[in-house]
Amino acid sequence: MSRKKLVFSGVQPTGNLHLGNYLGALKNFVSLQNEMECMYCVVDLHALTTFQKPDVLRNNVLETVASFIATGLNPDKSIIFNQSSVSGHAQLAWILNCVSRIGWLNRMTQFKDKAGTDKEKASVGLYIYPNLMAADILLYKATHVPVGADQKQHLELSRDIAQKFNKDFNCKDFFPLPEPLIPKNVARVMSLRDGTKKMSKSEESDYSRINLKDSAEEINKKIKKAKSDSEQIPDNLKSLEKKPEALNLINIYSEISETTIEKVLNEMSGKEYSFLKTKLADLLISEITPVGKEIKKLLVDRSHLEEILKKGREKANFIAEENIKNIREKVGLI
Ligand code: AQP
Repeated sequence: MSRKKLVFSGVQPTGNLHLGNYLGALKNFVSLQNEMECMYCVVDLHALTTFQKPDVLRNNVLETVASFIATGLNPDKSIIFNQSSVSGHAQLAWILNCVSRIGWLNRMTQFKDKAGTDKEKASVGLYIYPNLMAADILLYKATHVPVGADQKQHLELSRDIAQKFNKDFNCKDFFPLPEPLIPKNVARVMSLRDGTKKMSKSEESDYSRINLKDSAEEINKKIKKAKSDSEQIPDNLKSLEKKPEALNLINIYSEISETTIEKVLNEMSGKEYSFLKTKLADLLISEITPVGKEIKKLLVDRSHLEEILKKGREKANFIAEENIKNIREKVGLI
């Protein structure tokens, strides 16, 4: 069955967005808005799965909207809104909680990572988070979901839930099976301090990430201090297999400079990593600092950001209400 393409993706308002969010998700969001109808959501209900101070959360919601706009999203082209303002997300999440299986959730690696060793103390919300993510996507019958590689497993779960719903309620093709759109080279931008961990907002050390609001000096310092390798840059990718920090820097450079990895290795082989770091810091400064400045500028006018969310909510709610009506009918709610 052919259906209209619709992009949906979300970002948690849990603080400073970083280079991983930018390369793994936001850049993709911007290019897609010129190709398909797009909905980008500040997923504030997801943020609640770990404790957030209310004032900080309120600020972070607006800062996430500012980051969307500063990276190039256009609210006249894309629907930009916050998840909790459309009640259909929570309503469909409950219905999908009853479709999804405990065994499926038990396999989610992100829960294991985030809950840590004391799972008994993690919130129930953190455990069922992937069901809410399925609801976010299926509420709009979205067909394409741009995400970083860390979200691939959750997206596969969304497909399983959609399939089971369609089968349980005998409505073939009612929910589309959403396709992940994952960038190739930078599917997972890694920490600058430990190349086996993804770059993340919640990592304690600020030196592990480049924040979109970092100054030129901060970017310079962080790249200089980033772990690399004491040997010279090799001429082939295979030699980087056991050097995750060096590979991460080369991947980031390749993406930011829009040059293939082969070409980067060709040009830089035999040189010290300090050579790569200087060039990388320059490129990051010219791409990231204007975004950071724009975020700060946009945050001065909070009512403008609130207005963007209000308009987005109206559009999103219009689609959600129609779909929720049909979903309720399918499951027998009156
Ligand atoms: N390191 C990363 N590399 C590539 N993509 C990434 N994304 C996040 N980190 C990387 C992608 O950014 C989008 C928004 O992510 P999110 O903020 O909603 O949640 P997250 O994945 O949990 O991000 P963090 O930084 O790791 O937050 P915390 O520390 O709060 O858990 C998603 O598409 C994600 O794939």
